Amino acid sequence: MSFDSAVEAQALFGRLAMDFPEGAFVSRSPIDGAAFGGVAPASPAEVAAAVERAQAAFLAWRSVPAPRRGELVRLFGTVLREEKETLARLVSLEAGKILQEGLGEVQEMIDICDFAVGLSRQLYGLTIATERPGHRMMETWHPLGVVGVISAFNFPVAVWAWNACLAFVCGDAVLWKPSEKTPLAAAAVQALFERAAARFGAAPDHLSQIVQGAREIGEALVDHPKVALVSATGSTRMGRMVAPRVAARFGRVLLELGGNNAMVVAPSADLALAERAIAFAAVGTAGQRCTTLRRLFVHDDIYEQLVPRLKQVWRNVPVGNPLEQGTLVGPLIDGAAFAAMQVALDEARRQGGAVEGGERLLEEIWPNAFYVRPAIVEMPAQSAITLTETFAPILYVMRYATLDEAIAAHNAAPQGLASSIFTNDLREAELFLSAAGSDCGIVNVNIGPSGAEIGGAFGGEKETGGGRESGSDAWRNYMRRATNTINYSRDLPLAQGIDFSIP
Ligand code: UN1
Repeated sequence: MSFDSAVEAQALFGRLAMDFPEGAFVSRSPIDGAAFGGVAPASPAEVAAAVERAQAAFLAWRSVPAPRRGELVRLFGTVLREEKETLARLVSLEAGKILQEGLGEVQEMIDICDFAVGLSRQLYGLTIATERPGHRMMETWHPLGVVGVISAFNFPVAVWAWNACLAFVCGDAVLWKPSEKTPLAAAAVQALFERAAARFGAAPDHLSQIVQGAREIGEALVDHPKVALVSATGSTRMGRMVAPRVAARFGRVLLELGGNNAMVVAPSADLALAERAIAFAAVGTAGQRCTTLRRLFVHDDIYEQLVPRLKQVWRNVPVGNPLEQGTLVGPLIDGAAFAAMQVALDEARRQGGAVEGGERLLEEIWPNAFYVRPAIVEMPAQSAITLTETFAPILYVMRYATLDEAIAAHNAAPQGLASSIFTNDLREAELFLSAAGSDCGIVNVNIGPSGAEIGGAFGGEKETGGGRESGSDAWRNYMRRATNTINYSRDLPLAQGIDFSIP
């Protein structure tokens, strides 16, 4: 198995007509752990300058009609279609996800482009009945300003696109701080966007910019008073830092933070379907999705049928180079992720769990990369470790006897992102979907919790942060609402019937 990330990278950069000199800020491929390129990091002063440039771009862009703004996003979607495979390979190289999922991630960008193009003709407000004669009351939605996007390594390009494509049609400028673990995929996206902007011909300069760097760069973005909205995807710890700082200056936040997603498998479930859904949701992306399935509640009556089948899948799932066909589980992002996984498994053992898998693989071939056998852990009960999000492929399996008990255990997690139930019993499905059911932002029946499509609003409750990105009416995050009352009468009736006659 010979593989050299630098060689692969050079081929991709050539295809994208990009040049990445070795910079101070080096990117490593989790595939072999080797450095394969670098970018120059920004300084906090450069962030401030970039915000000023973005603000100038916004002032020009906000007056371009929205359907025309949609044309730029349409062209960007075309460029993404042209470069889908190249960008997908770069995502796999830098984030370690399998090529199928890299392609899926770029497809998610294309899908949100299409969605945003349609949306560019649908940015409408309400007309509301007014109590005053000869008046009209309505809502107008206006562009918001500079949108700061902070994104995580695991979806290094799609999450930016969910935000940016909506922001562009809404008339905003975007400043992106990508994860310091995936700077090159971000740089590639910026280059592709610039290609689309050149075809469009009339986009203001600096409509889309990147500031690369670590925490202090994110902080400079978060604290800048001209960043109207900070959309941050990542850990709950990061969100706890971002939210109060943006609130202190009365800025807006859109948070998409941690998840500790669960599935309930009921006695009537189609177990063959459930088995496939559980595998994709728990071991896909090497357990590094915010929507990854981490807790599985299996009814007593089917536990002995389902769990041995899952263990069999876990033992056999192909782990290896994510660019090779047939691999289903790529590497963890880095050694710290591996260490965190081992700490969690030790803790699970101490809390009575029976652990299978979790060991390091392929170390002799790639000593600087971190491949693992996904872990499946039978727990006697839901305990502290199962209620902690560990960003690695660990599935905690627990038994339940009644659906009420399963729902209570399901909702006991501090986060509230994605959830699902497998059942063919209509009453159970509807209860899970009801106000007394799952408390998550995404609630599914007979599909797993991960792999949402872009048309729905994406996000969750509690420590997940409450934000909704992507489809449905998430566009409203990127605009400001004005309520307009227009008097076309020859009188001045006051609301609430107030008499204010000047003598
Ligand atoms: C994330 O992990 O941050 O629903 C996003 C999904 C993907 C997005 C995941 N469409 O799993």
